[in-house]
Amino acid sequence: MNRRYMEDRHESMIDIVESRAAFLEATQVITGGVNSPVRAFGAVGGTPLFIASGQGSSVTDIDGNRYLDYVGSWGPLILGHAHPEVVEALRDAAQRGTSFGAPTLLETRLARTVTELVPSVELIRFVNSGTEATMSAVRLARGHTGRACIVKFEGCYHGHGDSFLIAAGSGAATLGIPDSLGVTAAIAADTLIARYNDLDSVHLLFEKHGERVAAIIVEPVAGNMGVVVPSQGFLQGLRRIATKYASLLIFDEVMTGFRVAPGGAQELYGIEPDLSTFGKILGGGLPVGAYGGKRHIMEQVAPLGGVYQAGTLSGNPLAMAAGLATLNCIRRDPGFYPELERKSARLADGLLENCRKAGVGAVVNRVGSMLTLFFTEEKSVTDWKTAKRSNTAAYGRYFHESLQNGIYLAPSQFEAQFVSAAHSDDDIEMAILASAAALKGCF
Ligand code: KE4
Repeated sequence: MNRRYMEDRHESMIDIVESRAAFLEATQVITGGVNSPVRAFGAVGGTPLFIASGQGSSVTDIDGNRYLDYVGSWGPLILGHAHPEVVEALRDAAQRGTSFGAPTLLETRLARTVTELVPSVELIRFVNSGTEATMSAVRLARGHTGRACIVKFEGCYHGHGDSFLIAAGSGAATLGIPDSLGVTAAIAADTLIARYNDLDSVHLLFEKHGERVAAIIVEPVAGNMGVVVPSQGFLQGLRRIATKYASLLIFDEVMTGFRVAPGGAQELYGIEPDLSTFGKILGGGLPVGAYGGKRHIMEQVAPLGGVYQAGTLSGNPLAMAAGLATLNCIRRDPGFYPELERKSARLADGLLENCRKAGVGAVVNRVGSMLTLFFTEEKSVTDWKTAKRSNTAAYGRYFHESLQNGIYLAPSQFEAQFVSAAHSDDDIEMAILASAAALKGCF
C-alpha cells in the first residue's frame, strides 16, 4: 500500500470518519480505493466520500452528511437520484429476471425511442459503457472506410479505449496522464490530434493525411476539459471536411445526448453526423452505451457485416428499463428542457456574479444543464490550451469549501457540473449562496 497515497490526504472539516475508514479498507482491495480514477479526489486532495444513498437532488455519505449533488454520477442522472418511475421500472424488470443473453422487447422499445429522438440514428447497437460505444464506432468507421487514422481533439475524452488515450481529457487530464502507459506507438500513430475550435488545425491534418482518416470523433460540446462550447461554424466545418475527404463524422454524445436537447447536440446545432455514440442518460444510471447512425454504415456490424462487436450484457433488461423510464419522463414533458435551461442559467449567472463581487478571475461555460466554473484570468476558455491555464489549486480549495457548505461538485476543474430536473429553485439559490461562502474561504 502506498503510504504516501494515504498521507497526502488532508481532512475536510466535515466529519468523514466513516469515509476515511472505508477508503483505507477499499485501498487494500481496490486499486487506489476507487473504480474510476477521478473519484479518488487526486486533483483536489482529501478523502473520497463514500456515498450511502441519493434522493432527488441530494446525496448522503456514510457519515450521514447530506449534500446537494451537482455531479449527478457524471451526467446520467438528469432526473435526479432514485426517481420513482426509474425505481419502479427497475423493480418490475428485476422481478422477471436480470439477464437472458437473448433479445427482449425492451431493447427494441429503447432503440425505437432513440431513433425517434435522434433522426440521424437509423440503426443502433447497445453496449455497456460509453467507452464500448466509442471504441465500436471507431472500429466501424475503420471497417467502413478501410482507413486506419482517426482525428480527435486535445482535451476531449472518449473513454479509455487505446486510440483515445492520446491528449485525453477528463480523468486523464485531471491526473496529468493524457497519454496513457500501455498504449503502443503503433496505436498512437493512428490517432491524429487537432485543437478544439480550431478548424485550421483540422485542415492541416487532412491536407497531409486526409486519404488515411477513417473518422473525426468529437464531443459536440466538450465536457471533459471542463465545458467548452463549440465556436460558431466549428461543427459545420468538421461536417464539411469529413464529407470532402469521405471520412465519417462521429459525434460522441455520451455526455450531450438527451442532456442539451432531446436529440442531443446534433439537434441543438443542426448538424447530422454519420455515427453517434451515447451513454449516461440513455441508461438512467445503469451501465449502458450505444452507437448508431446511417443504416448503410451500421449494417456493416456483425451479424450483418464484417465489423465484429459483441457483449454478454448488451441490451440487458435492467439498463433498458431504466433508460426507457428516463427518456419517457423527458419526452412527455414539454417544459422539461426549458425548466432545466432556466435553472441552469440562474446558477451560471449566480456563480459568475459571486466571482465578480469577490474579485476572482473566472469564466463560466454552459450549454443547457452542463456547466463549468473555471478559475482563470483568461477572458474565455475555448480549448484545452486555455482550459489548462486554470487555477486548479484554487479549484481544489473551492471544492472542499463547497463540501463544507453542503455542495458536492466534481472533484476536478476539468469536469462538468450538472443540473437535474430534481434541483429546485431553492437548491439553485443554495448553491449560489454556498459558492459565495466557498470563495471567501479559498481566495
Ligand atoms: P464511460 O466508459 O465512462 O461510460 O464513458 C466514456 C465517455 C465517453 N465519451 C464522453 C464524452 C464521456 O464524457 C465519457 C465519460 N465521462 C467521464 C466524465 N467526464 C466519466 C467519469 C469517469 O471516468 O469516472
